[in-house]
Amino acid sequence: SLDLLCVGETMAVLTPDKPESLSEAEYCLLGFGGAESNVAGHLAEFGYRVGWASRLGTDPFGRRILDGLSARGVDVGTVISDDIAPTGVYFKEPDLGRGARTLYYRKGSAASRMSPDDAASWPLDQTPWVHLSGITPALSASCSDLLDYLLAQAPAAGYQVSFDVNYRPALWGTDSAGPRLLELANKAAVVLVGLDEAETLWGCATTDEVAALLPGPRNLVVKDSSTEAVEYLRGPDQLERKVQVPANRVKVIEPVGAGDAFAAGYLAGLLRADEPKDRLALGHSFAAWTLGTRADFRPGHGTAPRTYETEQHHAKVS
Ligand code: KDG
Repeated sequence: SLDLLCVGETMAVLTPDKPESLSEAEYCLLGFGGAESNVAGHLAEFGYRVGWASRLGTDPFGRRILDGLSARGVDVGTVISDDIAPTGVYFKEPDLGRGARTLYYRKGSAASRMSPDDAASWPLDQTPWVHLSGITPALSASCSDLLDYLLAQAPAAGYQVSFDVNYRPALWGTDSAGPRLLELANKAAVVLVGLDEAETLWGCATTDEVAALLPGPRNLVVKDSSTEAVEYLRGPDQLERKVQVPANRVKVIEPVGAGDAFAAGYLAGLLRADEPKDRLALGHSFAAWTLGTRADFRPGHGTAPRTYETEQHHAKVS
């Protein structure tokens, strides 16, 4: 059995080896990344039993992702090899003053062919948690159906859903993403969202406005980028408690993957029933490591247990 199952697309990633534009770079580093499997990798390294469910092409990129995630300790036993469509690919355009950009080559990818039928082979009734993100519903109609299916099955199968909103503007506009992501997030038990995302999607200016739009989740975490993370806890008595923990001060080398690391740290704490301020602090410390590197996660890592520096946080509880 697993502690948690993460579901989503993972792609090969190409990044220029120097801070140069893709229009000029001569050499690129080849790796792989995907929001949900990044979360899976962090949690597996932390010691949880984590699975990742998806589809990959029967190509060298698919092989690389399977081997790479296995090496990080992630169970990939249910991943479907799709011999019709290829593994998706994306490129990272470095931040040269106009912001970093991701360029996707993922339309029609193997993972975009996931559907509710795929879930029949997943160990959903032996998994207490399923982690999803708002990237998946943007990939295809069948992927969007899969998210509805996984949210609808949760009570009967006995798992809880955590959902990272993860709005990706390159995949869909706010007209379609705004209402759809709000609908999905309101059905999940745990939701993570950036205040910047909530502003783009729903016009929210404060974390309290986000909380008012999202009464559904029992645990709602709103991340105010570099400043703080706020968790809204709703009890059976409908009373809301709010816990705020400031972010660590770090020098940001590259932000891609920091949200996934935060989600993993937060979930690592939640799964072992840490106090809210402690799980938010663990989220910040996982994120701080990722912010200081170009990689979405630590490469060449598999056997040695990883240590996370924790700082003293003074949580504001109201
Ligand atoms: O969170 C990091 C992800 O954005 C990256 O790994 C690629 O999954 C990805 C996506 O769809 O944007």
